[in-house]
Amino acid sequence: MLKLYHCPQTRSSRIVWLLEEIGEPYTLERIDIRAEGGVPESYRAIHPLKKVPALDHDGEIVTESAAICLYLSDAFPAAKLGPKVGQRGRGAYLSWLAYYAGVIEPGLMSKAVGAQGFNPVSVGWGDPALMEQRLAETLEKNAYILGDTFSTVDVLIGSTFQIAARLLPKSDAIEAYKQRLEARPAFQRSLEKAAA
Ligand SMILES: N[C@@H](CCC(=O)N[C@@H](CS)C(=O)NCC(=O)O)C(=O)O
Repeated sequence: MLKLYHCPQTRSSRIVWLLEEIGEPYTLERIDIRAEGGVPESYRAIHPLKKVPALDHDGEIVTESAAICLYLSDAFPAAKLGPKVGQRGRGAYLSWLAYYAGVIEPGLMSKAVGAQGFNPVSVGWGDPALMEQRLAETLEKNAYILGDTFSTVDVLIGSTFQIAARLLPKSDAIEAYKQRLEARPAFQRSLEKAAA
């Protein structure tokens, strides 16, 4: 069984979308991160920071969006959501998943709070302007981040465009990318489910 610990209007909505792409049965367990008094301490056994998303797959707990994306694409290869071990393109796939967690998110977040004084040579996420340029150039050339094929990297990056569009570069290619992702039936199905 697949169970997603989820709170509407948070990063866990992207995993509802991913689960819809996979098409296997799953349940949602609501964690109210905005509850007065906070999330119950018992949830720390699932997520060490009491955050969402967290996934329980037959008792195997996975946290962190990028890890959940990789776990699910490996666990359900028939959904074709990322190159498998030994398959061409696996290196680029893993690199983009790690790039999302290690470069895109911290770069955007530091920009969002106006943090200054970082030396882009020594901080791991480098110069956010270069990250944005790379995203824009990739989407000028390709329909999806990995090329012609949709993958979980598009779930991570596409959902970020939805959550933090004002922080990200704008271009016709990026607008077309957002629309391409939003037109996916699984994305559309996820909207109502993630809101509940
Ligand atoms: N790096 C984590 C970030 C998860 C995260 O920050 N989730 C937020 C909601 S978007 C949360 O649960 N916040 C509640 C809290 O920190 O108490 C991931 O991508 O899974």
